[in-house]
Formats: sequence, structure tokens, C-alpha cells
Amino acid sequence: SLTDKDKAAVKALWGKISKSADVIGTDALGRMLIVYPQTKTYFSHWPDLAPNSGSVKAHGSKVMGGVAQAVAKIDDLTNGLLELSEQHAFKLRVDPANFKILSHCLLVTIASKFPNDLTPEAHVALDKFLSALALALSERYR
Ligand code: ZNH
Repeated sequence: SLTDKDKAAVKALWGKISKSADVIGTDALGRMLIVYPQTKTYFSHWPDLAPNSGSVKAHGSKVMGGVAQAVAKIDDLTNGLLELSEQHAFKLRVDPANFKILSHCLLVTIASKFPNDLTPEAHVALDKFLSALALALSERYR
């Protein structure tokens, strides 16, 4: 689980990249839909699933709102994300395996857009944080 050092590293990294949250969300979501096309099934009600479409941009910033919430609740991710987990489990019915896929896409996007900020130490902390985030989102599926 996340050590105090990991939490500090995640917060420091987030401080550097959060002003670009919308761009990160759009890029990561666009990548997910192309690299893992099975994820498109959840968004079949959108008029356009192309990486730069309005739907992908709008949803990219929404998802990053959830990530921002997770950074704010980093000391208790399970409770902090309970409502979002509930939504994904019962209303949206997203297979939780997909949380790991989006986490991976977020890591790749951040690595490619912020190579200097994603030091090996920041990389380790971000990877652990994204795993904890995916686990917290899976909480209500049990
Ligand atoms: Zn999700 C939605 C977050 C992942 C699918 N999301 C959503 C929202 C949010 C989120 C915030 C909004 C809500 C409201 O509105 O209320 N997600 C999130 C996060 C994550 C996620 C943070 C991780 C990181 N999701 C995900 C995945 C998927 C999804 C992976 C699949 C694949 N979501 C979804 C859907 C929705 C959502 C489908 C709805 C949208 C519409 O409808 O448009």
C-alpha cells in the first residue's frame, strides 16, 4: 500500500501536472479506446468515439475530476471513492478489469507528456496510487 513517501510523491507530481488534467484525461481515454477497443462498448451511446471528439474530451475531464478526488482522499481511497464505485458497479456496470486498463493508459500518457516530472520515484508512487485507485473503484463490486 501507499507509504507516506508515496503519498507525498503523488501529491508533488499532481501539483505539477494537474493544470493539464483535461489534456491528460482526453489523451488517456482516447488511447484506451484505440489500444483496447473492447472498452468502446461502454460508450456506444456517444455520437463520436474518435480521440479528439467532443465526447472523449468531455468525458476525459470528468474522469480526471475523479482522479483529483482520489488525490484529495489519498489517505482513505476506499471511502473517498465509494459513491463513484457504487455508480460504476450498479449503474454503469463497468467490468472492474477496465480500471486497470485506464490506469495503465494514464501512466503512459503522463510519462509521454511529462517525461521530466515522472522520475523513477514518481513513477513508482504513481503506479501504486493508480492501482489503489482501481482497487477502491472495485470496492462496491464485492
Ligand atoms: Zn468512469 C462516468 C470516473 C474508469 C466508464 N467515470 C464517470 C464519471 C466519473 C468517472 C467521475 C462521471 C460520473 C457522473 O457523471 O456522475 N471512471 C472514473 C475514474 C476512472 C474511471 C476516476 C478510473 C481511473 N469508467 C472507467 C472505465 C470505464 C468507465 C475504465 C470503461 C471502460 N464512466 C464510464 C462510463 C460513464 C462513466 C460509461 C458514463 C459516461 C456517459 O454516460 O457518457
